[in-house]
Amino acid sequence: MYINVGLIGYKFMGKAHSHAYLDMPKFFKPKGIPVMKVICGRDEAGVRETANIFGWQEIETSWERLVERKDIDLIDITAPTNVHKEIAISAAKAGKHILCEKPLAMNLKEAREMLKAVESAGVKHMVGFNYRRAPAIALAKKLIQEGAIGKIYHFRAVYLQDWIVDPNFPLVWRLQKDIAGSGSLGDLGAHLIDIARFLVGEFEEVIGMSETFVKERPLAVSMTGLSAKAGEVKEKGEVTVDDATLFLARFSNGALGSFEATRFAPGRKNYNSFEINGSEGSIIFNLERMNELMFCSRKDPEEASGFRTILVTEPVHPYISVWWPPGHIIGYEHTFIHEIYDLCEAIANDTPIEPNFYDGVKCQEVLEAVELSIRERRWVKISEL
Ligand code: SOE
Repeated sequence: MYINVGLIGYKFMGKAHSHAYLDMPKFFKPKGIPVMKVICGRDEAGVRETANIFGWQEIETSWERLVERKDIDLIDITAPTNVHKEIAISAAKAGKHILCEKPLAMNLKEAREMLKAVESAGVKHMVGFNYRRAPAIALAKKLIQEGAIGKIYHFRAVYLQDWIVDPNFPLVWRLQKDIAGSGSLGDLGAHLIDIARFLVGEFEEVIGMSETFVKERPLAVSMTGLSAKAGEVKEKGEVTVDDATLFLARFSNGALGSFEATRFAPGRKNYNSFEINGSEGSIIFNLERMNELMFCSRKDPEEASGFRTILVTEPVHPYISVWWPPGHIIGYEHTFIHEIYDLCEAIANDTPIEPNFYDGVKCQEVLEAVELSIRERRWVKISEL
């Protein structure tokens, strides 16, 4: 079955998704074969450039036109957060399946509206929490499900970056609340929350703290990926999001969690790392060494006990059998390839897919609870929202 894709956004995430559509069918043997039909963005020259590099058949400069096209089956939203809701609801009404980048929405209210729209349209929906599809994290899930670390006591997670530590780094959209929704919390913390829900379970209550260390920045003139240029005139604008957010959590199953998301950790580039401690053992993951999973089992003989490092590149490891011989490691871009493979299979086989908009809403509940706890300086129960 062919799945005609309309991708909205052509920059960092637009390229990551384009690359995934291009590569996926070359390695996996999917029942759902994505066709790179249309890529869409406001800047015609920019869209055309990405279209030419990755081989998209056509371009559009209006997402409204794109979602109405009869020849599109799947709308993929990689545009900034402030447009997710409008596009997703229109796409659902037009009967399209939807993949939407994270965080799902600007706030919980929007996220719930989006979930309602996709559920009443009966389309497939997925949120781009790509790290679930890092083989080491998928292996961690399997080990936990098999009871390898027993009852979980602790989830200890950090997501550390340093790309805005320079106070002269310009005021890009990720630093503006009306476009991004929030800062390090929604951009980085959202990944940790999703991983925690995936591996540990639902959140019960949270309490957080956050800070905006640099309150004004030069206005940006251009941005690609996570680098940007300030204008010649050193006009400044206000940073309206959090630079760093930390929070504590209690899970419904009794486990305790600690979370730290910051863009102010010099030397840490994309340090998405967690440790889970359970009654029978522990697991450690660090995205900067994403082909490895550290595992310690209390069942090991005492004299040989301790952490072992599993190189997650054997054919038995999740997603790996289609890739290279053991030890020939894979990278960040493969998480998107795996995500798109699973989504296309779910569409072709008409089977459920996760993380979906329900997971997006559950994540958004935690984001909102953390923000409320910061504003009111108290523990907030998820059931309050
Ligand atoms: C920027 O902070 C960013 O690209 C996030 O937006 C992604 O979701 C994360 O995976 C890596 O960092």
